[in-house]
Amino acid sequence: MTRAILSLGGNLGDRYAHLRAAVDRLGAHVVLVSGVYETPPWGDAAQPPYLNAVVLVDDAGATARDWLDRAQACESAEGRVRDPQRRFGPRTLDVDVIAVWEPDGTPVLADDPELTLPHPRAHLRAFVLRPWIDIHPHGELPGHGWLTDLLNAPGLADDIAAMTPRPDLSLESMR
Ligand code: A4P
Ligand code: MG
Repeated sequence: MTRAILSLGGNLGDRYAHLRAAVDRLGAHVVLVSGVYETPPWGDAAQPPYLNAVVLVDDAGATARDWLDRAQACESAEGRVRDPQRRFGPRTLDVDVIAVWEPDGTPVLADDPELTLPHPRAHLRAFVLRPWIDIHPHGELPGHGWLTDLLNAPGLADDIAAMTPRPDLSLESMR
């Protein structure tokens, strides 16, 4: 069995519907869902605000690669179109594999460009760390330390302040 934290984000179309569809598609593998947050775009400011959330998933038979395949299947199902000219550009749904753990709690580490684990930018992103701490107050990002410490880093303060919790857009009721 592996467990994984997947991040969900989108800023095109019916953003809430795309997040709900991802949780629905992941189905019984979803163990915990964070709150939903409205977040300013990161990395490319000329685009609409995002909705972001994270989920904890587990599956007795899944490899780390299976989580990437499932993440990409969720994106495809929501009509995700990749613009190679625009790295951090707008999208209906982005599902990233943030971290994966073996059944004994050992983190899976990988430097393959197809699947880098943990996700190479997760430690810099309030829109990943803030939802994640909702479901794992004592969580740790492998190789980077406690979520509480990462969220207290000076560089993230402005990003956290700019996030808006959206309790009106809960994903919890779907499970
Ligand atoms: N890849 C390697 N490792 C991973 C991993 N751990 N998880 C590869 C997912 N994919 C991984 O991804 C590009 C390649 O990364 C894939 O071939 C995959 O095999 P992609 O999904 O095609 O492209 P992308 O999503 O544009 O790239 P990336 O790097 O995931 O983008 P980011 O870094 O996630 O940026 N602002 C806010 N507020 N909220 C957001 O959610 N998202 C982005 C996307 C930009 N700004 C944002 C948000
Ligand atoms: Mg992605």
